[in-house]
Amino acid sequence: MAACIFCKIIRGEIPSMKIFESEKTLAFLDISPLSKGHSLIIPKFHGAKLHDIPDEHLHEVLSVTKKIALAQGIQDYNVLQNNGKIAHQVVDHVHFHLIPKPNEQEGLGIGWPTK
Ligand code: DGP
Repeated sequence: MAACIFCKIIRGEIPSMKIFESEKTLAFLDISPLSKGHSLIIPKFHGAKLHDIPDEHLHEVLSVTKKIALAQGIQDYNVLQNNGKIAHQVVDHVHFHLIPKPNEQEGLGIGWPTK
């Protein structure tokens, strides 16, 4: 979709810190992270809400989310997916937040939830 920010990221028209890419899925670091390593995992298929996305794309997004969590070696994390303005969705292209929850010794946490 021409005007969609995440479609622009997919097409490389807006820079991003990519951490995974396949034919159907892209993952990159969130521009305003809630904790160190906060990433966004998105289907390349454009759709605003969860129910707009075909299952095969959603399945891969979840599978990639799991793989990134494993690769980051994080034990505690939130996976968050907002649908609609009232539910705090800002970007109208389905995305899953993967938000690591660092332990207190590491001191990296910046609070939850803020939005
Ligand atoms: P949500 O409220 O669930 O729609 O979250 C949208 C997230 O997208 C928010 O955490 C910030 C992030 N974001 C918005 N624009 C950009 C961008 O241009 N680049 C990156 N990397 N992240 C973005």
